[in-house]
Amino acid sequence: MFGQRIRRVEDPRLLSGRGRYLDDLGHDALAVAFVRSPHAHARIVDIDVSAALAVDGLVAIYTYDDLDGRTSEPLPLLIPHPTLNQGRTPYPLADGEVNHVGEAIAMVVASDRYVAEDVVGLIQVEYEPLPPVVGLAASRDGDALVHADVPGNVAATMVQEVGDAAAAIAAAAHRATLSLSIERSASMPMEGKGVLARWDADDESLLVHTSTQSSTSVRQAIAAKLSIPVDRVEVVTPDIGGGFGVKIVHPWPEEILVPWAARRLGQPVKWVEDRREHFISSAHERGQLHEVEVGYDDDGRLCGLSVRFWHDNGAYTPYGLIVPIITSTQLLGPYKPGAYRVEFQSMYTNTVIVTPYRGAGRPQGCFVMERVMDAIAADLGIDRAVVRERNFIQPAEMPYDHGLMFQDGRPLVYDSGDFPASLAKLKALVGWDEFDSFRAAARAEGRRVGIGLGCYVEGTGVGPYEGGHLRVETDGSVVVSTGLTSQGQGHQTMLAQIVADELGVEMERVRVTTGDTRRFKYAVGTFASRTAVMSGSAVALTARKVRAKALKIAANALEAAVDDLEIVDGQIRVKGSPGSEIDLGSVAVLSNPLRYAFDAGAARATQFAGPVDPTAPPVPEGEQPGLEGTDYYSPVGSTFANGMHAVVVETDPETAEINILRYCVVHDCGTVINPMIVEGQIHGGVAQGVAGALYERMEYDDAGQLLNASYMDFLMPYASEVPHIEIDHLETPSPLNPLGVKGAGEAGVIPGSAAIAAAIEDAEGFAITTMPISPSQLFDLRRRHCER
Ligand code: MCN
Repeated sequence: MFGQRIRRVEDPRLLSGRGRYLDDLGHDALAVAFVRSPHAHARIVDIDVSAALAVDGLVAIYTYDDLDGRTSEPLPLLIPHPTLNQGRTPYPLADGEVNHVGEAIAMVVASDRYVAEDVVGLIQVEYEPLPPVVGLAASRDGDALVHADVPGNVAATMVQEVGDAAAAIAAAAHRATLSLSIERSASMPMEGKGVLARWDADDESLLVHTSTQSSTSVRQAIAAKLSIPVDRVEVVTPDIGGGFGVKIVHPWPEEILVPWAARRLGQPVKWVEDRREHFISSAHERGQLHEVEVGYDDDGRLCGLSVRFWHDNGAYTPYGLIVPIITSTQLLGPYKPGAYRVEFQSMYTNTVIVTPYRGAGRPQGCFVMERVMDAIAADLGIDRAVVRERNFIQPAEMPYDHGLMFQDGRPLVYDSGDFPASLAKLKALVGWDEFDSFRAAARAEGRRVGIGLGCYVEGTGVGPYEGGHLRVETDGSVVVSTGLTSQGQGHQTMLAQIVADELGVEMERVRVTTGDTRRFKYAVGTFASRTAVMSGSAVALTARKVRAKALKIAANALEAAVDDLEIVDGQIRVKGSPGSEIDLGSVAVLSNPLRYAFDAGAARATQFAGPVDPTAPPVPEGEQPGLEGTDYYSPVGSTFANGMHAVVVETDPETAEINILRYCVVHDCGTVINPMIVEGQIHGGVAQGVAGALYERMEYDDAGQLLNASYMDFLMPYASEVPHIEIDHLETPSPLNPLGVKGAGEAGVIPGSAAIAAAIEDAEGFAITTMPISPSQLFDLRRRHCER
C-alpha cells in the first residue's frame, strides 16, 4: 500500500454530503452570538444591556465582569520565547479596552442564533476611541501605542548571527540592497470555527465538540481555565472543512466561553463562526517588511547576507514568535549564505492577531531569498538557475548544520535533500533552457512572457511527539486511533495504508479515528506538516508492536517459531506451509482470557462450550489482554522537505493582466506514502500560493477597518485562476524516522510569490519587490518605469 496512488477512503462520505461538521451537531443547543468591537482601538466606557433584556428567547448576556476564576485571566501565551518579553494575550471577553475590530466584548446566549443576533443589535456599548495603529509603518513610528505599557509597539527583537555578516558583505566584490514586502493575508477555510459544549451535571464533566487542529490542547486548556480535572473534559473534533493553520490556536476565546456557559447554564451551548467574524476576529498572517544587504563574488556566490525585518503580529501574541522565527531561519532555503545575520522585530498593530497560515513565514522568507538570487543574477548577467546552483548546499554536505536555532528550539540541521537534482528535474520539466526561443516567438507576436523560479526548504514534522493506538477486533478488523485532527489531508487513508503494510492486513479492514480525546488522549496537533512524519511513524511503530504480539500468540497456537511466521491478508501462517494458519481475529480472541463464545473468531480460535471459556490460560506476565498496543514517536529533530517551482507568465501589454501559462513543481517530501494525496496537497498549496501572489490581501484603512471583509471584496481565486499544475517528485528519504518521510502539507504554497514575482519581473524588465501584485499595481509600476 505504501507509495501507491490510493483513492482517499474518506471521500465517498464527504463528497456525498455525509460528512458531520460542527454545525451538523447540537441542534438542541442554545445559540451564541457575540458583540464585537467596531473600533480598532477604544476604551469601553459602558455596556448597556437594558434594551435587550425583554427579547423573547434570550437566555443570558455575559461580559468580562461575569467571568470568574481563571476565565477572567488573559488567555495563555502558547509558545513563549525568551526574547518575547512584551508578549500580550487577550481576555476571553474584553476587559475595558479593545485592540482590534472584531474583538469580543459580550456573549449572548439565546434560544436560537436569530434571537442571539437580535439581542447583539440591542446592546449599547459606549466607547472612547483611542488612536489606532494600523500597518507596520505606523507601528514603527511609535507615535501611538497599541498597548500603553509596550514602548515603541515592539513585542520582541530577536537576532541570530553566524559569522560576521557585516564584514563579509563589506569585503565582497559586489553588494546589493533590497527592500521587500509582503502584505497581510489569511487562510479561508470553507468552514469557519465552531464550538459545541455539553455539561453533564451528574458526572460533572464536559463533552466539547470543536473545529480545531488540536483537540488534546483544547481539552487541557478548557480543564485549566474552568478548573476541572482533565479527565472530566473530552474534546471531539468532527469533520473539519479546512483549517490551514487558523484552527491551531488553542484555545480560541470561544473555546473557553462556550463550555463555561454550558456549565453555568446546565444546557448544551453552541457557537458557529460566520464569515464576517472569520475575517475580523480569526487570525491573519504574512504581513512583513524586509531590508536586505547582500555581498557576493564574481561568480554570484554569497559571501554575506544581512536581513532585517519587521513582522506585523497584530494586537496580541498568543502564538509567540513562531512565524518570524520561521522566516528568519527558513529564508536560507537550499543555499549557503556565507556569513548570515538576521534581526527581526515583532510589532503590535491594532489589527487581528497573526498566527501561522499554511507556509507560516516561509512564503515571505522564500520571496526574500529568491529575490536576492535574481538580483545577483541580474547584476552579474548570469543565468538565474546557475546562480542558484552555485549557492546550493550539496548532497554530500548533508546533514547540514546552519549554526542557527530553529522554531523548535533545536539546531537548524537539514537531514536530507538533493538540490542540484531537484533543479535539474525542474529545468527539464519546464524547459528552462529552451525558454529564450519561446520568448522570442512570443515577442514576435507582440506578447510579453516571462519565467521565474522559486526554491525552498521546509522544516516539517516538528516534535515533541505523537502516538497511536491499534486494536485488532475479534472479527479481524483493525481500529486505529491517533490524537491528531484532520482538516482534509486524507489522514484516514494514509494511516490505513501504513497499518495495512506493517500489520499485513487488507486496507479495507483498517478503520482510523482522529482527534477524539475519548479514544486517544496524548497528542500535539496538526500543523507544521507533521502528521505523516509524526503520526505516520507512531502508527507504524504501534503496528509493529501489535504484529509482534500477534506472532507470539499465533506461534503458540500453531506450535511454530515466531521467525517462521508471516502475516498475509490478515492470516498468520507458517512460511511455505500452506494449511497451518490462523487469522488475526482468532488471535485477538486468544489474546483475551475472557473469551466469549460469541466472539467472532472464537470458534476458530478455541473449542469450548458455554459463553465464557473456563480453560483460557492466564495473561502471561508482562503482557496485557487484547491484541492491541500503543506507541509513540518522538524525533530528535525536524525533517526538512524541499521543492522548486517554475512559473511562466504572460502579462497583457495594454491591461497589465497577469496570466499564468505554466506552473511546474518538483517536490521532495522523502518517501511518498500516497502520491495522489501528496499531489492533491501540492495543488491546494499552489492555489493558495497563486492567491497570495496575485489576489488575496487584507485591505485595512487607517482607522483599522477591514475594507474587504467579505467574499464580495476579498479575491479568492476560482478554479479559473488556478493554473494546470505539472508535478515531478524526487524522493530523498529522511534518515530521522522509520518511514523516511518528510512533510508535504504546506509545501505547495511556499514559493508562489517568489516564482510569480520573478516571472513577472522577467516579462516586464523591472524589479518586483512587493507582493501580492494586481494588474492595476503592475500598470502603475509600468508607468513609473516609463517615466524614469
Ligand atoms: N503525505 C504522503 N507522503 C509524504 C508526506 C505526506 O503521502 N511523504 C500525505 C499524507 O498522506 C498526509 C498529507 O500528505 O495525509 C499531508 O501530510 P503532512 O505533510 O504530514 O501534513 P499534515 O497532515 O500534518 O497536515 C498539515 C498541513 C498544514 S500545516 C496545513 S496549514 C494544511 C495542510 O496540511 N492545511 C490543510 N493541508 C491541508 N489540506 C486541507 N485539505 N485542509 C487544510 O486545512
